[in-house]
Amino acid sequence: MDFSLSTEHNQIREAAHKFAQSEIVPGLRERDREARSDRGMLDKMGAAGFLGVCVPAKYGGMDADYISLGIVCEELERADTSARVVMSVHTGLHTMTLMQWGTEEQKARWLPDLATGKKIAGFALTEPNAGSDAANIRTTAIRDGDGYVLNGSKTWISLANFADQFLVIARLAGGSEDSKRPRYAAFIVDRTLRGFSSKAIHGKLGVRAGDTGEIFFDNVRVGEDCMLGEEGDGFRVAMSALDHGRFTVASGSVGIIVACLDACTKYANERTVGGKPIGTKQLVQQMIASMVQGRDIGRLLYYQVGWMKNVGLRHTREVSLAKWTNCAAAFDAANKAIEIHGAYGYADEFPVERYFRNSRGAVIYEGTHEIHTIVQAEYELGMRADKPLKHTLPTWPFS
Ligand code: COS
Repeated sequence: MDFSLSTEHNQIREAAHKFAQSEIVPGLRERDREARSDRGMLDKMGAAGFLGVCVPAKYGGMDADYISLGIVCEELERADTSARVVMSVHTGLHTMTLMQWGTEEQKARWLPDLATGKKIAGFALTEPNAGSDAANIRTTAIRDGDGYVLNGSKTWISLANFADQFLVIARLAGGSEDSKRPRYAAFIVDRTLRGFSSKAIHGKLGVRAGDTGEIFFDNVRVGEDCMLGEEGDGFRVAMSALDHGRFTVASGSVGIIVACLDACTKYANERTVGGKPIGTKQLVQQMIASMVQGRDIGRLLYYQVGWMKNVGLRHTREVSLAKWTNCAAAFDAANKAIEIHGAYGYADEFPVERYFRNSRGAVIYEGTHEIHTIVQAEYELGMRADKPLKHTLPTWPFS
């Protein structure tokens, strides 16, 4: 067993950290205050190679491994959750699912533009009545000649107003629609298609510098060559996408804990009470120690999942465990960070109130705390077991 990171891992961490400091942090407080997302940041992330970090070089990617993706997510979220969310939906949920399920023709068609950020991509599973109960989706796909016609809407879609294309999960209508077991299909839908529209969601508690919205399909016609997998594979495609998305959320959450530690160690060493830094107080030390615990356990959990992706092991249970554990630890760390800062932690002069608001969302999206709790128990009780997958993510090193 080898726990060491490679020179490349450390270089990628340094590059992502520098990028975050120079391209994300400046103006962030204002963007967050004004709930203004920066489209230009996506171009810069693409130009720096991060959007294609774990995409094979033959498709224009950085050719790095899946642990590197986690490291990039950690460092970007250490600066701001909005940047990590881009990695989650564009790289994790969309690009990697295309790497897993796409035909050679589909990969050659889409991956080069996705790897370089020329095209930005989103993921559309959630609907007003289909959140945790993902199988309850109502968006329909009806076969029509050599394509499908989509109707319905999706909500809480990150990059809804920025993305050029979306991985959309729809219920197959006609024939199988009324059968006891609905069938689903997954499509890559271009936003320029007639009948597609989007609308921003305003008033979010956190991730205010990120774009979130609803998307609508009004008789949107997609070619059959835009379907990932076959008819009936849609739910499996969605669940595999979540294996990748949850990895980015789990690793990003460690970045929030690191950011809390950055802020709190500085503050606790500078702020004095009774002539002594508050860092000398045992109750403050206890909170710092708990953050260290969350950071190190979180890293072990996501490094393990990155390794499992590298070697091609199914990791649905492990990624759920990492997402569940790390999101809770990040929210707890942010809460403690406010406590350490006292009243200063309650306003945006210090960044910790933003960490608190941003970390709350991740406890909900990509599987709520409750869903992951149940999933973990079901595996242990023998009520859930993973079958071999129909299509697997390419192992690393890429051939
Ligand atoms: N990869 C590929 N296929 C998978 C898979 C994965 N990770 N996980 C499940 N599948 C397949 C199963 O093998 C099964 O296939 P068959 O039809 O061949 O048997 C099918 O998908 C259904 O899987 P399962 O029986 O596990 O589905 P459940 O209805 O039990 O799933 C949960 C229930 C709660 C796990 C699921 O609905 C879920 O994850 N909900 C949360 C959704 C979510 O995170 N939404 C947030 C989106 S924000 S981007």
